Amino acid sequence: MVDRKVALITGVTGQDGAYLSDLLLAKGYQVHGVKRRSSSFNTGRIEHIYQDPHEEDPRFHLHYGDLTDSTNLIRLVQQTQPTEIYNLAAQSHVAVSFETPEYTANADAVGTLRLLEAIRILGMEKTTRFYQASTSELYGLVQEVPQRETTPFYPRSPYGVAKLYGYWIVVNYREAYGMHASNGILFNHESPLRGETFVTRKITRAAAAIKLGRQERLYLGNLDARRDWGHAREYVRGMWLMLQQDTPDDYVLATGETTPVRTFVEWAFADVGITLRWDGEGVDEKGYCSQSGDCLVEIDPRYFRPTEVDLLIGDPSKAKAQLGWAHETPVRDLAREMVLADLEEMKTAPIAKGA
Ligand code: NDP
Ligand code: GDR
Repeated sequence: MVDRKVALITGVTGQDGAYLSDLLLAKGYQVHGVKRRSSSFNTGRIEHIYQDPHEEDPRFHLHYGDLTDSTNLIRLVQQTQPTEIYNLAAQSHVAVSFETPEYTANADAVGTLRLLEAIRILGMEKTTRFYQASTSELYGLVQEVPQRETTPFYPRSPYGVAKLYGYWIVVNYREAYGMHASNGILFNHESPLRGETFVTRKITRAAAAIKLGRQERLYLGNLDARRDWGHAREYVRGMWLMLQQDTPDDYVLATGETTPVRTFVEWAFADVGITLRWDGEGVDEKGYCSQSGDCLVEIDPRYFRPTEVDLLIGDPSKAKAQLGWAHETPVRDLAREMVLADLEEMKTAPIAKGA
């Protein structure tokens, strides 16, 4: 490895960007984050590490940028001369990708190509390592369980298809130009920093808000989907480990356990002291009520996806053997951590409408 430790992180304002910045700063890196222009503040997750550029020798730097803007990306790579690039930026919401398929392809698929091309145009193929945020959504329609690096892909959304291009262009640039470029095929990872419209956080926020009397009901879609949920803080360490290897490769990061969405709902409400009773089993799907008869969770078909990914369960044995990586937090503890954080936040925060 070279001595300089300079990271460029796209998607720095997202869940993983925030945890990865924490990790790399603790390891002594100079961290350059790319944030999008927004009409309101979008840096809430990285406020604790923000450094005023007027400070002496800041190690955390923010730059405006966008994965849909090639010239911007070339200039940022040239200016910052990163030894490692982590491409975490994406339109990352699967359901939204059905509404904005073209934009999703532009940012998630072509955006990945733009960054790789920036490295190539600047002649940095041998000096800059590249991490691509690939995803278990590549597996989509179940071909094999548990899913591992050799499992065939069958994406089920415009997001999954865009990420499929991202995955293969990384493999191609690695083989064609000898770049140190790796795909992390990460299964779902969550945390108190998780975006509010992903299902775990939507559930934990609603459980907290309902407990505090600030929301009446939670509307959800498919409760039977199963996901392999781990803790985001542990997964960003796996990203870093991939770039510390002598040779680039592709790795699954997962827990190896799968949980139905409905179980996560029951856990979250139990953690705020509400026992839910399923109402309508075998008749028509209605939802969950409390012991006192208040209907708190209702199925709303608007949250069903045109094509769904029913079952994800990953096999992380390659990452364990080659990177020494393993998840630590059990999903039950993860759910509780998220609920408790939301209860705390909900006491003071205004409730944002819309999910
Ligand atoms: P988030 O949605 O929390 O963060 C996405 C980030 O990308 C945000 O910083 C967002 O900016 C930024 N972004 C979106 N579009 C663009 C664009 N066109 N140009 C520049 N930046 C953009 O995602 P996560 O942190 O959860 O995930 C990180 C990456 O990992 C994503 O690529 C995601 O697809 C992938 N992934 C995530 C998994 C998970 O379970 N979390 C699992 C597998 C893969 P803004 O804050 O302004 O919206
Ligand atoms: P996912 O995460 O699609 O797996 O993508 P999400 O939390 O959005 O959905 C998980 C499952 O829950 C079901 N579901 C709902 N989902 C949402 N968002 N809202 C609801 O109301 C709801 N009701 C039920 C979904 O149908 C689905 O089956 C996440 C993202 O982080 C991707 O970027 C990443 O690549 C994958 O994880 C791995």
